[in-house]
Amino acid sequence: MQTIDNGSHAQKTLKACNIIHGQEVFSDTNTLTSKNPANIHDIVAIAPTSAQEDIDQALQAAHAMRKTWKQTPAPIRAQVIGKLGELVSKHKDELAAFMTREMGKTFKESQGEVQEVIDTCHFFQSEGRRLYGQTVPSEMRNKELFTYRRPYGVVAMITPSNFPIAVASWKAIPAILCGNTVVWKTPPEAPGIAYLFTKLWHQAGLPAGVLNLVHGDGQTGQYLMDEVATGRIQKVSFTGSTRVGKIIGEICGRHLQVPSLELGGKNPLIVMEDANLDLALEGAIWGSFGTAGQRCTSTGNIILHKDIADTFTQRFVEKAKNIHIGNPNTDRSVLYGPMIDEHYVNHFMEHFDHAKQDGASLLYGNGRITKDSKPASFTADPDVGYYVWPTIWSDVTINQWIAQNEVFGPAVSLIKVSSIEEAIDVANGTSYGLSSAIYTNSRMHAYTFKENIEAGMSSINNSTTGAEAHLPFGGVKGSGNGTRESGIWVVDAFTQWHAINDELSGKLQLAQMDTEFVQTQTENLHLHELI
Ligand code: UN1
Repeated sequence: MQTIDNGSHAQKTLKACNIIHGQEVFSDTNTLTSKNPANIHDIVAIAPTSAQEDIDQALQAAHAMRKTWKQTPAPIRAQVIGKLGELVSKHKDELAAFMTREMGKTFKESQGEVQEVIDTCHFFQSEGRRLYGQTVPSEMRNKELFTYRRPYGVVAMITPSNFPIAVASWKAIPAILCGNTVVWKTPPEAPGIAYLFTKLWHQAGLPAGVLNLVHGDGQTGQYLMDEVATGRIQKVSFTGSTRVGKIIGEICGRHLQVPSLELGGKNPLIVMEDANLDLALEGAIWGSFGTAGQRCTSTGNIILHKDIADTFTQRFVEKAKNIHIGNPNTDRSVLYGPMIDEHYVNHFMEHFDHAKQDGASLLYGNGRITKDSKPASFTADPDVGYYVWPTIWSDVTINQWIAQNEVFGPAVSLIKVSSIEEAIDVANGTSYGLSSAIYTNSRMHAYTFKENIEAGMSSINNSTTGAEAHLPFGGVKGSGNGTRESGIWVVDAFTQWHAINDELSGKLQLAQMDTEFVQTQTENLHLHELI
C-alpha cells in the first residue's frame, strides 16, 4: 500500500489505486481527491478517475477468470469469504477510523458498518456449503431431474458513499460466493476505504481477477454501463438515486437484463396516540438526524396522531436543539458529523426554497453551519467542514414538495393526522416505499400498519433505519425494482436456475406423450353399490 506525505498534516494521504487482475494500477491523469469532510485540508486519498481503457481492462480481467472461478467449488469460494471476515474483524477499528475520516459518519456508526461486513461474511461463508439446488421427481421411470444455481458471469457493481463498504459487501460477497466475477465502480467520495477493503479481499486469498476495482465519477459509471450493450456484463447491481436507477434499468432492460436496484426513500415514521413518547422521540431523532440524514433508510416524514402532535412536536424540537454535532474524528460523543461532501450540502440547501414555496413552516434549522450561525451544542470548526443544522418543517401536507422528495440530509417534515387509517394513507402517499416505522402500544394499530403499509421494510417501535444484515433489504414502488439484498434472498439476484433432465432408460422417453397414465375405473361405477 502506498501513502503520500501531505505536508503539514499528521495523517498521510492514501494512494487508492485501481486494482485490476490483482495489480495496483494508477493513472495520474485526472486524479480524484477524497477529502476529510470534517477538515477539508486533510486529503484522505487520491484515486484515478478511470477512463474507458481502465473499464476495458477490468472487464478483460473479470472475463479471464470467469470459468476458473465458476468451476471452483462453492465451499472453497466461501473459504475466501470466511478469511475475509477474519481479516475485517482483525482490522475493525482501523477500518472504522479510516471510514470516519473519509466520509464523516461517527466512529460508532463506522464500527457498525464494518460489523455489517463481518456479519455478511459469516452468513455467506456457510452459504457456500448450502447453495442448494433441488432434486425433482420425474414423470417417467429411469429419469432424474435436478436444478442447479448457476452464476451469471461478470457483475458490474456501482455503490454509494454513505455505506462505502457495507453496501458493497452486500453485493460483492454473494456475487463472488455464487461464482460470478466482479467489476466494482466506487463512489468518488470514498475511494480510499474501497481500496483498503479490496486489498483485504486479496489478502484473504481471492484469486486475481475475481474482484476488480475501478474508481471514478459519473462518467466512469457511464463507460461501465455502455458495456451492457457489448455483452461483456451479465448483471448490474446498483445502489443510489431513483433517477440514476431508472436510467440503469432502461439500459439493462434493452438488453433483457434485470439489474438489482436499491434506490431512494422518503421513509415515514408514524407516532400514534398510545405510543411510548420517550421511545418514539428517541427513534425519531435518530432516524431523522443520525448519519446526518444520509441513509436511504433515514426518516423523511414524521406522521403524528393529533392527540400527541403538539406535545411530540415541542419535545422533538427541544431534543433537536440539544443534538451534539461535531468532528467525529476527535469527538466520539457526536450524534452526527459533517455531510459526506460539499455537493451533498448544496443539494441539501436546495430543499429550503421548495419547502417554503409550498407553505411549510420552518420550525428549526438554519441551513449550513457557520461561525455566525451555529447550534448551541455544535463543537467543530465550521470553516473547514461541511456541517448543517438539524431541520424540522411543520404545517406539512403530503402533497407538498418537502413531503414527496428525498432530501438526503438532516431534514424532516411533521404531518398531523386523525386516525391510523389516515396515518397509513399519508405514509403511502409518496412515490417511494423503502423503509417505514410505527410507534404504538396497540397490537391492532401495529397489525393494521403491517398489513397496509407499502414498504419493503417496516419497524414496530423502532426507527426507520438499522436493518440487520440477514433480512431482505429493498423497497417497493420508486425505491427499487423488486430485487432484494442480504440474507438468503440475494442469492436469487446473483444466480439463475439451470434445470437438468438425466435420462437413464436408454430410450427416447417423450415428456407428456410417453408418460404412463393412470386409467380411472369409472365406466361401470354405480355409487349405490358402494353404499
Ligand atoms: C443505505 O442507506 O443505503 O438499514 C443502507 C440501515 C443500514 C443500511 C442502510 N443497515 O440503515
